[in-house]
Amino acid sequence: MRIPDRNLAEIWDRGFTVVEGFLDPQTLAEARSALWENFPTPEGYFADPGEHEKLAKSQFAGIKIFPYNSWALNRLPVYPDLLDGAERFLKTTEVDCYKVELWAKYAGAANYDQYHHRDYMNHTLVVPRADGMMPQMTCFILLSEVSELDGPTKVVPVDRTRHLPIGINRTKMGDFFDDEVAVTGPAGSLMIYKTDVFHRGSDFKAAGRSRFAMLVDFKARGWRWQGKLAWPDHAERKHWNAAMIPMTPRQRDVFGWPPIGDPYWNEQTLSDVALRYPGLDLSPYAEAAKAGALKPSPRDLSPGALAKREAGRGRPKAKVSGG
Ligand SMILES: O=C(O)CCC(=O)C(=O)O
Ligand SMILES: [Fe+2]
Repeated sequence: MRIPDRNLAEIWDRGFTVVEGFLDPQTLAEARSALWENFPTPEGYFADPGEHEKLAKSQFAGIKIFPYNSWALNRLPVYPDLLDGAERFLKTTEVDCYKVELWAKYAGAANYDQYHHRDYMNHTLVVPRADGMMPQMTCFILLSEVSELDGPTKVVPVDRTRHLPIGINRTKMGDFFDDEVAVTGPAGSLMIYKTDVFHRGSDFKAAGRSRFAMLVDFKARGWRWQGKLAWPDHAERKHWNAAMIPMTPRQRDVFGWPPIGDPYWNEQTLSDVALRYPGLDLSPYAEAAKAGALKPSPRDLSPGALAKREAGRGRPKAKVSGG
């Protein structure tokens, strides 16, 4: 579902928004069945929690980083309506997906209660701007229904905390409990929030409950102080190629691939990338390279940039001949 404008506006007004029915039913159903190839089903887990000790090591033990063993999960961070929302919120098509996590929680495995915090501490080297410039868009896609009993994220609307400087990143446990809003909703809902918003994970309120979510974070390309994961560091992991192959060039772009028409693509890179990614259709990149289409780098959109880059290409030769 296309994220309505009013939800994007609400992120600015309140610091967060919840879009129910965001994932279409088929995408949601397929993602949910793929979950059970990565985590025990609730029935399986609660039949014998001791069998799954790993998940009890800490409240973060149920986190798995992209990529996954199934397209049904790998396609979620690049779900077209999510990318559309990121472009509209960040006000640019030059968008980076800088973190994807799948997080399973099971009642009793750990205490999932957190104090209120602002997420920017490990999403930027500095702090968010109070004027809203250069925002980051952080998201939870709920893959199971989340009620008050299911450890919902609890968010404090920004008007309650405006008096706290943004440099303060956490509060005492219990502060703002009266102001917090539980992010509840059916499976397939999307929560979007900003990195300056106080929120916290909360513990289950009943036995036998579980919560599954995919966390996907975006930023505008070019603010190098923002980010979290470096995808090349994950590109040797199992399933990476399988995740990239079915994506469109646009979807790969948000993971940092050179886009169609980028000067990166030439005969050599096309042939060697084909060796690295057998089965990946490079023809859109090849056709543009053949047509000589050049796209300016997002970092340099000035009118003279292309001419300069072309001149730069000749430089090594010139140097050799110049001694
Ligand atoms: O899982 C949640 O509901 C929130 C977790 C959270 O805010 C965090 O770990 O930073
Ligand atoms: Fe957080």
